Amino acid sequence: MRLISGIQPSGNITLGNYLGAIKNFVKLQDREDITDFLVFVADMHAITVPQDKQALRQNIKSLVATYLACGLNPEKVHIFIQSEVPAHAQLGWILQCNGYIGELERMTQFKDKKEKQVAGVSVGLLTYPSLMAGDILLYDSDAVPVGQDQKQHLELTRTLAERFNNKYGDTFVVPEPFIAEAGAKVMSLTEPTKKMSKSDPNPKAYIALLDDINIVKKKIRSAVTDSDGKIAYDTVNKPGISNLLTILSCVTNTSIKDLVEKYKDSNYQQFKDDVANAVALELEPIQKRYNELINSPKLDEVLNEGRDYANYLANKKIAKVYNKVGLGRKTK
Ligand code: AQP
Repeated sequence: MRLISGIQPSGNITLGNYLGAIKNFVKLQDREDITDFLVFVADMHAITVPQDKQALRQNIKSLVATYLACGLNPEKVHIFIQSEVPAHAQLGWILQCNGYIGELERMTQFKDKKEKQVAGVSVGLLTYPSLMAGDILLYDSDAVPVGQDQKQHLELTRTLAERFNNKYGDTFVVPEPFIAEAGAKVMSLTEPTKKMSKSDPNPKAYIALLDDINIVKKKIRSAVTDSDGKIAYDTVNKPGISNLLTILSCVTNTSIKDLVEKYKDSNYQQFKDDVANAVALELEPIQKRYNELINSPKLDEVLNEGRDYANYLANKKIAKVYNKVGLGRKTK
């Protein structure tokens, strides 16, 4: 089974990205039924909203070091930068020509992000899911490990693959989403009905994996909760406490049910202290490894291997797609 997934270098990688995606990748890389695993830095997706050039370059490099620091093993996973494999853009365009504006306009993420754009909404923000479909279909991926927020885009990928296969003959594997139950959706610390996002303008809303440990603890201790005083899992009436339970459950590998039982007589302050300490324990070794890696030649070594492998697979596929569509001259 082949898997692919990516993260945008659109800011500081958050605890949401880690628990919803990266931690899951690290577990999956050891599964025997996974024969091929590709993880990329989605830099072309990042420019669907304005990015500062220097910050983007830094975020790309930082994301690669983060992948490795969190435990991705380059012996088991091919890590590459999306823009270094031109076939992503090529297939993304072909899929745009086979998608409908209406189906793209219905995407929740587009609707949310469009509201936040003060300097105009780019066409890329609308067509982002076609590029994402290209990222996946290019590699005949059987499954895509993502957080809950990406499920809708994955469904569109399946629609586009099926539409293309019906029109041009069997070409793409129709992929399955692969959503880890725990950590599938980590919410904002300041508005717990909204998901935690790295592009949130309020840094108190998210925990960045590289935040100073004292700041991490402080953010958790001041997370918005409620005045009911009871530790219970109820995402509708107690979204703040439920979010902290999710986080604690993921970092301690303990079920929410067991945590609710453990904290039934605790107050919010004791509970928050424990969440803060548990998250700190998880992040400290990651930060240590990150600092060792960020300026090491290892990053380029890993990226060169990943780029070459991804181009090898992607170029074979795009040639096949061009032939099916009738683009250019026929190749063998
Ligand atoms: N809050 C979250 N909880 C669980 N999983 C999450 N993911 C993102 N936020 C959460 C998962 O992280 C992966 C990478 O996401 P992305 O960077 O490609 O795009 P995104 O989903 O739009 O992530 P952000 O942090 O919200 O970025 P911005 O602010 O730039 O839009 C995906 O697997 C996603 O599910």
